[in-house]
Amino acid sequence: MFPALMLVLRESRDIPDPPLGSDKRESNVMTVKRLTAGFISTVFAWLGVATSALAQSTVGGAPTDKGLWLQDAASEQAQKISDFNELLLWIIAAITVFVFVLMFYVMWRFREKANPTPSKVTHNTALEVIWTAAPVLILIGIGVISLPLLYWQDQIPETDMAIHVTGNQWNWTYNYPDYGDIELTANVVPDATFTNASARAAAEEELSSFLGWPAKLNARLLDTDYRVVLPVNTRVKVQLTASDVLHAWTVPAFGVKLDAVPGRLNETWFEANKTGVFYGQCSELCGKDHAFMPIAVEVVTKEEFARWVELQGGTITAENNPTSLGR
Ligand SMILES: [Cu+2]
Repeated sequence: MFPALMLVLRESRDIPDPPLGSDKRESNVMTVKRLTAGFISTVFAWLGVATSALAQSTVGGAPTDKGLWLQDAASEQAQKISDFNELLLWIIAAITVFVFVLMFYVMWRFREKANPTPSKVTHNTALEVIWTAAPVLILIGIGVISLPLLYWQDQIPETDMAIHVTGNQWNWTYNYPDYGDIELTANVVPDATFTNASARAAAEEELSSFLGWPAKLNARLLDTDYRVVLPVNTRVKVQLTASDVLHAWTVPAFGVKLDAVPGRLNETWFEANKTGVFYGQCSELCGKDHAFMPIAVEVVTKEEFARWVELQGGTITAENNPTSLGR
C-alpha cells in the first residue's frame, strides 16, 4: 500500500491550487478532487496507462502536461456534471471495495483447511432479498440525482442571445441572428502552421485582427482560424443544424454536447462564467476529416463583445446591447 500512497500524494501535488478568493466549500471540493484524482492516477499507474494520454485542460481548455481529471468547468452545467461524476466515482469505489473485501473474506474463511465440512445451504431468502434490493436502491438513488440534472440541461430557459451553428464537412459556420446576422466559418489551423514560425505569426495576426485584440494559437488540432466570440455571464441559446451529414457540437468546459442533424434544428444552452478560450471538437463521426473540425470559443467581457460586434459590422440596439444582458 505504501508506494500507492506515495503516488497518491505525489500526484495530488500536481493538481493546481484553487484560485484566490474561492470559499471554504470550494476548497473542500478541491481536496476531494485532489484525492480522487490521486486515486485515479494510482489506478492508471498500476495499469501501466500513461497519464499523459489523459492530458486534460485547465482554464482555457487546451491540454496541459500531466493534466488530469475533467476540464475545468466554465459553466454551471459543466460544474454539475463534474460534481455528479465525482459522486459516482465514490459510489463505484465503495461497491468495488465491498465486493473485494467480501470475496477475500469468503476465500479465506471457507477455505478447505478451515472449513472441512462445507455447508449444503443453497437458499437464503433474506440474503436474496437484500442482494436484489440493495443494487435497485443504489440505482434509484443515482437516478434521483442524474435525471433532474439531465432534465435541467434539456429544458431551454429564457436566454439572452442566440447563435446558429451549422456543421459542415469539415468546418463550422456560426451566425449571430441577434446582431445583424454576423457570419463566420471556422476551419482548423493546419499542422504546418504550428511548425512554421512565420506562418504561425501570420495566422495569429489574422486572428487578432478578426477579434480586435491580440490572440495566440494555443493548441494543435484545437485552434481554428476564426473563433466564436461570446460574452461572459450571458445565457446563450445554441441552435444547431448540419448542411451535409451528422456532426456534434461539443465544448466540455461548458458541459454542452449536441448532435447537428441535417434538416433538423436542435437546441441547447449554456452560460459561460469565465473568460478565456475554450476548445471542443466535433463528436459525431462525420467523414474523413472528422478529427479536423475543432471548436474554439472565446468568452470575453460584455464590453469586449460589443466592440467585436461593431468590428464585424453587426448592429447593437437598446434590446440586444450585451452590457444590459445577462447577470
Ligand atoms: Cu463533424
